Amino acid sequence: MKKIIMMILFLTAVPLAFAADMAMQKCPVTGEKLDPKTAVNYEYKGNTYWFCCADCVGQFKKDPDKYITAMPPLSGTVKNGVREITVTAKKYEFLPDPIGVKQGEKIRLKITATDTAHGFGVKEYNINQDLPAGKEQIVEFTADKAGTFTVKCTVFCGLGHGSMKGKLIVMPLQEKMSMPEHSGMDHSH
Ligand SMILES: [Cu+2]
Repeated sequence: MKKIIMMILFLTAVPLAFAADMAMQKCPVTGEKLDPKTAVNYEYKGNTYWFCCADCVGQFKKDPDKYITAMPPLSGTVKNGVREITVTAKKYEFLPDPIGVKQGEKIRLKITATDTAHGFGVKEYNINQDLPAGKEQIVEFTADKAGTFTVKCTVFCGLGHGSMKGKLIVMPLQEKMSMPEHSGMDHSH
């Protein structure tokens, strides 16, 4: 029995890349700070959500949108000061949905249309990227405007084109001063 528990703990161990983001996140259900040793994760619409326990995952599944709105996820992983997010476009959705980032972050989206040609448009960020089928496109920007923005398909792709939408959520910088290193912004010259 102990062995099984140990194995479960091992399997759900937090990948290092997520640790930095997690330290700033709270369980979307209880609002508690996450303990990397006991946190569990759940994949939903291309995002990984972290919870303090399995019971909270069950709660989340009952009404994901409620919890996502209250506490948006952070998508992808931060590498060398850039949040890199792999995005998929297909009839008729974008994944992950929402694309969650923090205000001020440098963002690199690696977007692939997996079925037919689509487009990736976010008006407020002047992004309008054509996505030929099967070819990864890179979109880079700094998430300087906080808010919830609509991601729209900008290339006619079929009957559901008009409703092919997703969300980009840029979380405002917290007022608290406990933000860890801004190592991505190098003003040392
Ligand atoms: Cu479309």
